[in-house]
Formats: sequence, structure tokens, C-alpha cells
Amino acid sequence: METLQLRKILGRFRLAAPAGDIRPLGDGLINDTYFAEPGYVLQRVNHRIFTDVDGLQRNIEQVTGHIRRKLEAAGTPDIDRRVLHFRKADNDKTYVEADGDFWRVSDFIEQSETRTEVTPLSAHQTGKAFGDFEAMLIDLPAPLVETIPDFHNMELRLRQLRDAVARDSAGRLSQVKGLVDDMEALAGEMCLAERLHREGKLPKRVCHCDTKVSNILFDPSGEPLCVIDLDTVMPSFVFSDFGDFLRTTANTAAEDEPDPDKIGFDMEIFKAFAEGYLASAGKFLTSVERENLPFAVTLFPYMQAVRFLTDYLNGDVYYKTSYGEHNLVRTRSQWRYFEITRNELGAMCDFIAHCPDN
Ligand code: GN1
Ligand code: MG
Repeated sequence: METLQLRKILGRFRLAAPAGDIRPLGDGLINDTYFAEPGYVLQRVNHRIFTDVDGLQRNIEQVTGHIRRKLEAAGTPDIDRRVLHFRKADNDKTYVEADGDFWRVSDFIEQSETRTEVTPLSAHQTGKAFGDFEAMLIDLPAPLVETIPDFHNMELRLRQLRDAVARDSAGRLSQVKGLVDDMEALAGEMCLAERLHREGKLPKRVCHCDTKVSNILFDPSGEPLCVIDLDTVMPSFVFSDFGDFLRTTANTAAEDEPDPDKIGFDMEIFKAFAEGYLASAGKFLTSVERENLPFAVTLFPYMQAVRFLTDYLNGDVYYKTSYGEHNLVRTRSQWRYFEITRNELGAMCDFIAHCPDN
């Protein structure tokens, strides 16, 4: 995108200081993000995926406002580095529309960085931070919009896979038939959360729903500061945040690693994260939620494999890809990781059963 256009969009927001140089930021698969000097993050919201941008921004204002008030009440220092702040624009909203696209601006958090890996210590701190995030949002006064309805509903994701298989619009089915069969063989088992919910045994809570490690800002010492990318904050099962974080951090490789031998499960990271999470979320989790946290560690690679394969079959219409077979490589990689996590289920359950809550 032209710098001039970006500058014009930035000009519509009420900034504390005029915007200087602009450069691309981050590696999200959905939105486009830029950094503008002296410290703003400009983002184009992908409105083909997030069709209700107004509802989405209202969610974000509600969530960030609520968290900010909680941090203030707790006397937390350095609040501006712990919760995002979105700028109002000339229309009094926290987003503008320009040439059919939607844009928003937040303050860049000083001295923060994203990471691709965590240590057991930062995993423990992050687990605690996510437990706190969910705990702070437990008394959110008004319900949030589901910015993508049924976002982490496994039954829906399998229906979307079946639709993609039936259409085979990119002519790729014959190449991936074996993978589809493997996924189908476990479909019933992997829809456990939806069944428990229907039986009234599993609640929905406000979750982040995209807790991959690149959506967390750390301070240079490795301490987690702030959760970013709030587009998918919505009611979901607690499995979402627990499972998606470990999908990216307990995996010894990236989510699109082509070499299966590099993919492994880091039990130390799991243990540290679980311990941190239970230290803060332990007070509100039900026993069904708690007992099934290891299941969540297997669910998210499974769901991600189903979603990547669906997109591959649909001809790469959802995720940004860097090469022709990228979604297929991602699928195989997530599938491999899923199989590995399944082999660790017993050990994970054992750990959770003996882990203290505070
Ligand atoms: C997408 O936008 P980004 O890259 O943070 C996706 C997540 C996936 C993730 C896989 C709205 O997240 O659900 O887990 O890619 N977000 C949406 O890396 O679909
Ligand atoms: Mg995201």
C-alpha cells in the first residue's frame, strides 16, 4: 500500500504526535499491519473475514476499557503497556472506512517485542496472564458480538471441510484423500466440547481465541506484557486459549514446518504454562474444564489442520500463503503435531491431576 494513502488514513485519527515514517509490521495471516513513527500501529481489518467491523471494534473497546478499569483498581503499574489503547478518529469511532477498507490505530507499546519461542519461565508467566485475562473478563457487563460466529466450533469446522471436499473447487481432493480420511476417522472424538456444552456440562466464557505466541507482547526480559490481536475475543470454551497457546509454543517447530522430524512436543513448556494458568484460572474453572485441558492441547492442532486443509481444498481463499502448497504443508505439519500431542495425553492428564490451583 502507498505510504501517501497510509498517511492520509492516519491523518483522520486523533494522534498525540504527527505520524512519521511508516513500515510493515508483524506476520499475521489475516489483517495488514504497519508501524508509524513515533509509535502507532495502523491496521487494515480484513472485512471479508470480519464482516461486522463496527461490532468488532465495539467488542474491543468494551474489553480494553474493562481490563483498564480492573488494572487501575488493582493499582497495577505501567497500565499503558499492559492493555491496548485505540485512537478515536474524525467520526468519533475507533475505526474509519476508506475506499471500502476499514482501518484502526492503536498506540505502539514501548519496549515490547514479539517472540516465536518461550522459555518455561515465560510460559508460566503467560499462562498466568491468560488466566488473569479470562478472570478479568468474567464480569463483563454486556455480551460480546461473536465476530466470527462459532469460530472454534469443531463441528462447524468439520462441516466446512466436508463442503470443501464435496465442491473440490481447486481440483486438489485426490491429492489429499488420505488426510481427509484420517481426519474423519477422529471427527466424533474431537467434537467432545460441543457435546459437553449441549449436555450443559461446559460453559462458554470470554476468551481471546487466538493465543498464538506472536499475539503476545513481551518486555525485553521475556515477561509477558500485553495480549494483542483482539479481533477474536468472544465467548468460547476455555480450551481455546489454553490449546492455541500450546499449539504454537509447545511445538518445537513452526506451524508450517515441512520437516516432520523437527516437530516435537515440549512437555516442560506444557507443564510451566499449565501451572501458571491454573494459578490464576484455577479459581473459576469447573472440574470438566480442568480435566479436559490436555484434550484442548490435541484439539487445536487438529482444528488447525482441518482449517488449513479446508482452505487448501478451496484454493487458498482464507489464509495468506507464501507459496503454492503452503496450506498443504501447514496441514501436514499440524497433523503431525496433533499425532504427537495425542501420544502425550496420558502424561498431560497426570500432570494436571496433581497440579495445585494457586
Ligand atoms: C489466524 O490473524 P492471525 O494470523 O493472528 C487465524 C487463527 C489461526 C491462525 C493460524 C481470524 O490468525 O484462527 O489460528 O491464523 N485467525 C482467524 O496461524 O482466522
Ligand atoms: Mg489473529
